[in-house]
Amino acid sequence: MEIPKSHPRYKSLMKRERVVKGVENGMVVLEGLIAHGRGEAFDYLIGEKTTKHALIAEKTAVAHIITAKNPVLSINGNTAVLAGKHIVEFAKITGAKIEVNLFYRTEARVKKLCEFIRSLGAERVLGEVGNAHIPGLEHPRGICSMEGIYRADVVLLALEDGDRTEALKKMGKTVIAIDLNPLSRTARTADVTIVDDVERAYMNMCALAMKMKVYGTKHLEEIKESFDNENNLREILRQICKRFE
Ligand code: PTJ
Repeated sequence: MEIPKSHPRYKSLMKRERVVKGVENGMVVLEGLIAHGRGEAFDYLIGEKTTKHALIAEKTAVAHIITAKNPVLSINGNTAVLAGKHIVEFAKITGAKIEVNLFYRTEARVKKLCEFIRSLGAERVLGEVGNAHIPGLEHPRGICSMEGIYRADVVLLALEDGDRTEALKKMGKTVIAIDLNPLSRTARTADVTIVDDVERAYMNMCALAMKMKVYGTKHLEEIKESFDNENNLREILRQICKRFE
């Protein structure tokens, strides 16, 4: 069905269409529809736009990625179809690696998603060769690339469950999470939580990275140090409560 541009919820409905198409072509799992619905509900509560505190987290995330030695952007089915184009652009600006890591892992899906991300212009996408394992994660999601997530110092992930976030933290990595649910275990465990839609977050981070890549190390370190994730999440919850009033 054609959705008219004049529809008040056009953007949100188009996003839905992309996830549905992702299911149809095998990139997104059926469970991804449920995850998306949950995200939509939280997005509604924050006003379907980037909030001031999400932008602060996005700026902090960019500072971490730019100053990292081996930053990796971890992507799954939903993330790829919603933000693939911007992820490729962000990787080009910052030099971060891209790795496909799936909760509902099948080799066929990993391959399909790697091909999709390459078709968007990425020179290299890791994940097809699972030659390392995240300690303590029994799930197939623990399979990762030695060169990518396993050796990364900073990992940016989106639409996650809390287990991998915790396991990556235990490995001593800095974890940045994009999650519209400020109460999720992922949101509470990550070092930097971006409570924003994954597409908007990556679009904002591309613009920020273009500006920030010329910043000096001292300035970038100051941005990182001045950020308090717990406080930022509290402010976001306060904003949501205000909307109820
Ligand atoms: O592609 P796979 O196999 O790796 O599977 C991916 C899904 C998303 C199915 C899997 O990771 C999953 O089941 O995720 P959860 O546990 O449902 O968590 C998804 C989280 O992402 C929830 O907290 C949602 O609120 C949040 N979320 C959903 N849509 C968005 C979002 N966050 C940011 N942007 C969104 N568009």
